[in-house]
Amino acid sequence: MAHTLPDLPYAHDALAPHIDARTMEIHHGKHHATYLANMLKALEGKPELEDPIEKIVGKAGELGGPVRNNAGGFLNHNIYWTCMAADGGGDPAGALGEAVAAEFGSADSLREQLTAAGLARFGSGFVWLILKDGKLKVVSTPNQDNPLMDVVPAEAQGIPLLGIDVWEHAYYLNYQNRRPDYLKAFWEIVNWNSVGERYESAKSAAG
Ligand code: MN3
Repeated sequence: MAHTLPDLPYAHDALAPHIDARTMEIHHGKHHATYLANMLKALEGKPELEDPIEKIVGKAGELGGPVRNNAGGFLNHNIYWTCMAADGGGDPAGALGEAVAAEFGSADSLREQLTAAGLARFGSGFVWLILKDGKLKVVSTPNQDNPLMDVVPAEAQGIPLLGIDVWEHAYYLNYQNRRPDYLKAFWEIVNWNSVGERYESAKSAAG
Protein backbone atom coordinates (compact mmCIF):
# COMPACT_ATOMS: atom_id res chain seq x y z
CA MET A 1 0.00 0.00 0.00
CA ALA A 2 1.45 3.33 -1.05
CA HIS A 3 1.24 5.85 1.75
CA THR A 4 1.19 9.39 0.39
CA LEU A 5 0.72 12.83 1.88
CA PRO A 6 -2.91 13.82 1.32
CA ASP A 7 -3.51 17.27 -0.12
CA LEU A 8 -5.18 19.74 2.21
CA PRO A 9 -8.91 19.77 1.41
CA TYR A 10 -8.73 23.61 1.10
CA ALA A 11 -6.24 26.38 0.31
CA HIS A 12 -3.56 27.28 2.87
CA ASP A 13 -5.30 30.58 3.62
CA ALA A 14 -8.83 29.13 3.72
CA LEU A 15 -8.99 28.97 7.52
CA ALA A 16 -7.69 32.51 8.11
CA PRO A 17 -7.98 34.48 10.30
CA HIS A 18 -8.56 31.56 12.68
CA ILE A 19 -5.51 29.66 11.44
CA ASP A 20 -3.05 31.58 9.28
CA ALA A 21 -1.69 30.44 5.92
CA ARG A 22 1.95 30.23 7.07
CA THR A 23 1.01 27.89 9.93
CA MET A 24 -0.87 25.67 7.49
CA GLU A 25 2.03 25.65 4.99
CA ILE A 26 4.56 24.59 7.63
CA HIS A 27 2.21 22.23 9.48
CA HIS A 28 1.20 20.33 6.35
CA GLY A 29 4.27 20.71 4.14
CA LYS A 30 6.91 20.19 6.84
CA HIS A 31 5.50 18.57 10.01
CA HIS A 32 3.00 16.22 8.39
CA ALA A 33 5.35 15.37 5.50
CA THR A 34 8.13 14.55 7.98
CA TYR A 35 5.94 12.19 10.00
CA LEU A 36 5.16 10.32 6.79
CA ALA A 37 8.82 10.20 5.67
CA ASN A 38 9.95 8.94 9.08
CA MET A 39 7.15 6.38 9.22
CA LEU A 40 8.25 4.99 5.85
CA LYS A 41 11.83 4.78 7.12
CA ALA A 42 10.76 3.06 10.35
CA LEU A 43 8.71 0.48 8.44
CA GLU A 44 11.28 -0.17 5.71
CA GLY A 45 11.46 -3.90 4.94
CA LYS A 46 8.54 -4.74 7.26
CA PRO A 47 5.40 -6.41 5.88
CA GLU A 48 3.25 -3.91 7.82
CA LEU A 49 4.27 -1.26 5.29
CA GLU A 50 1.57 -2.80 3.08
CA ASP A 51 -1.16 -2.31 5.69
CA PRO A 52 -3.62 0.59 5.88
CA ILE A 53 -2.46 3.31 8.25
CA GLU A 54 -5.19 2.55 10.80
CA LYS A 55 -3.94 -1.03 11.06
CA ILE A 56 -0.31 0.08 11.43
CA VAL A 57 -1.27 2.48 14.21
CA GLY A 58 -3.25 -0.28 15.94
CA LYS A 59 -0.02 -2.29 16.28
CA ALA A 60 2.08 0.61 17.55
CA GLY A 61 3.16 -1.28 20.67
CA GLU A 62 4.57 -4.18 18.70
CA LEU A 63 6.11 -2.01 15.98
CA GLY A 64 8.02 0.24 18.39
CA GLY A 65 8.57 3.87 19.30
CA PRO A 66 9.50 5.35 15.91
CA VAL A 67 6.39 3.81 14.32
CA ARG A 68 4.22 4.89 17.25
CA ASN A 69 5.39 8.50 16.91
CA ASN A 70 5.48 8.82 13.15
CA ALA A 71 2.59 6.62 11.99
CA GLY A 72 0.60 8.32 14.75
CA GLY A 73 1.69 11.72 13.47
CA PHE A 74 0.79 10.78 9.91
CA LEU A 75 -2.72 9.51 10.76
CA ASN A 76 -3.47 12.21 13.32
CA HIS A 77 -2.90 14.97 10.78
CA ASN A 78 -4.87 13.12 8.07
CA ILE A 79 -7.79 13.32 10.51
CA TYR A 80 -7.12 16.84 11.80
CA TRP A 81 -7.23 18.52 8.34
CA THR A 82 -10.65 17.04 7.66
CA CYS A 83 -11.96 18.33 11.00
CA MET A 84 -11.74 21.92 9.74
CA ALA A 85 -13.38 23.83 6.88
CA ALA A 86 -13.60 27.44 5.73
CA ASP A 87 -17.38 27.31 6.08
CA GLY A 88 -17.26 25.31 9.33
CA GLY A 89 -18.55 26.18 12.78
CA GLY A 90 -22.08 25.91 14.10
CA ASP A 91 -23.46 22.76 15.70
CA PRO A 92 -23.42 19.13 14.59
CA ALA A 93 -26.53 18.02 12.68
CA GLY A 94 -28.11 14.70 11.74
CA ALA A 95 -27.35 11.51 13.64
CA LEU A 96 -24.26 13.04 15.27
CA GLY A 97 -26.29 16.08 16.40
CA GLU A 98 -28.86 13.79 18.00
CA ALA A 99 -26.19 11.72 19.75
CA VAL A 100 -24.44 14.85 21.05
CA ALA A 101 -27.72 16.21 22.43
CA ALA A 102 -28.57 12.88 24.06
CA GLU A 103 -25.13 12.19 25.53
CA PHE A 104 -23.75 15.67 26.31
CA GLY A 105 -26.96 17.69 26.68
CA SER A 106 -25.91 20.23 24.04
CA ALA A 107 -23.25 21.09 21.48
CA ASP A 108 -22.04 23.81 23.86
CA SER A 109 -21.45 21.21 26.54
CA LEU A 110 -19.46 19.04 24.12
CA ARG A 111 -17.37 22.05 23.05
CA GLU A 112 -16.73 22.88 26.71
CA GLN A 113 -15.53 19.34 27.44
CA LEU A 114 -13.26 19.23 24.39
CA THR A 115 -11.83 22.66 25.23
CA ALA A 116 -11.23 21.66 28.85
CA ALA A 117 -9.45 18.49 27.73
CA GLY A 118 -7.29 20.59 25.39
CA LEU A 119 -6.33 22.97 28.16
CA ALA A 120 -5.63 20.10 30.55
CA ARG A 121 -3.26 18.33 28.12
CA PHE A 122 0.19 19.27 29.45
CA GLY A 123 2.75 19.68 26.67
CA SER A 124 1.87 18.27 23.27
CA GLY A 125 -0.92 16.01 22.15
CA PHE A 126 -4.37 15.71 20.68
CA VAL A 127 -7.90 16.01 21.99
CA TRP A 128 -10.44 13.59 20.58
CA LEU A 129 -14.10 12.86 20.31
CA ILE A 130 -14.17 9.08 19.99
CA LEU A 131 -16.78 6.39 19.59
CA LYS A 132 -16.30 3.82 22.33
CA ASP A 133 -18.71 0.93 22.90
CA GLY A 134 -21.31 2.75 20.81
CA LYS A 135 -21.07 5.96 22.85
CA LEU A 136 -19.36 9.31 22.30
CA LYS A 137 -16.49 10.16 24.62
CA VAL A 138 -13.99 13.02 25.01
CA VAL A 139 -10.39 11.90 25.60
CA SER A 140 -6.90 13.23 25.04
CA THR A 141 -3.63 11.56 24.18
CA PRO A 142 -0.02 12.75 24.54
CA ASN A 143 2.46 13.32 21.71
CA GLN A 144 1.26 11.62 18.50
CA ASP A 145 -0.69 8.83 20.16
CA ASN A 146 -4.05 7.95 18.60
CA PRO A 147 -7.13 6.29 20.17
CA LEU A 148 -6.69 3.35 17.78
CA MET A 149 -3.33 2.47 19.36
CA ASP A 150 -2.98 -0.65 21.45
CA VAL A 151 -0.57 1.26 23.70
CA VAL A 152 -2.90 4.03 24.86
CA PRO A 153 -4.77 3.49 28.15
CA ALA A 154 -7.94 1.42 27.65
CA GLU A 155 -10.16 4.33 28.67
CA ALA A 156 -8.78 6.46 25.80
CA GLN A 157 -9.14 3.75 23.16
CA GLY A 158 -11.88 4.05 20.55
CA ILE A 159 -12.61 5.17 17.02
CA PRO A 160 -11.47 8.77 16.46
CA LEU A 161 -14.21 11.01 15.06
CA LEU A 162 -12.80 14.50 15.75
CA GLY A 163 -9.15 15.29 16.49
CA ILE A 164 -7.76 18.64 17.60
CA ASP A 165 -4.01 19.16 17.45
CA VAL A 166 -2.83 21.01 20.59
CA TRP A 167 0.88 20.95 19.77
CA GLU A 168 2.25 24.51 19.80
CA HIS A 169 3.18 24.15 16.12
CA ALA A 170 -0.55 24.13 15.36
CA TYR A 171 -1.08 27.67 16.70
CA TYR A 172 2.14 29.38 17.81
CA LEU A 173 2.60 31.83 14.90
CA ASN A 174 -0.89 33.23 15.36
CA TYR A 175 -1.50 32.77 19.05
CA GLN A 176 1.97 32.27 20.62
CA ASN A 177 1.34 30.59 23.98
CA ARG A 178 -2.41 31.30 24.00
CA ARG A 179 -3.85 27.81 23.57
CA PRO A 180 -7.26 28.98 24.91
CA ASP A 181 -7.55 31.47 22.02
CA TYR A 182 -6.67 28.81 19.46
CA LEU A 183 -9.24 26.41 20.90
CA LYS A 184 -11.87 29.15 20.90
CA ALA A 185 -11.09 29.91 17.24
CA PHE A 186 -11.23 26.22 16.36
CA TRP A 187 -15.01 26.22 16.95
CA GLU A 188 -15.39 28.79 14.15
CA ILE A 189 -13.88 26.37 11.62
CA VAL A 190 -14.81 22.92 12.98
CA ASN A 191 -16.15 20.69 10.19
CA TRP A 192 -19.04 18.87 11.86
CA ASN A 193 -20.10 17.38 8.51
CA SER A 194 -16.91 15.40 8.26
CA VAL A 195 -17.10 14.39 11.94
CA GLY A 196 -20.70 13.31 11.36
CA GLU A 197 -19.70 11.18 8.37
CA ARG A 198 -17.06 9.41 10.47
CA TYR A 199 -19.64 8.91 13.22
CA GLU A 200 -22.16 7.31 10.87
CA SER A 201 -19.63 5.02 9.24
CA ALA A 202 -18.21 3.97 12.63
CA LYS A 203 -21.73 3.25 13.88
CA SER A 204 -22.65 1.19 10.83
CA ALA A 205 -19.32 -0.72 10.96
CA ALA A 206 -20.11 -1.60 14.59
CA GLY A 207 -23.48 -2.96 13.43
MN1 MN3 B 1 0.58 18.87 14.35
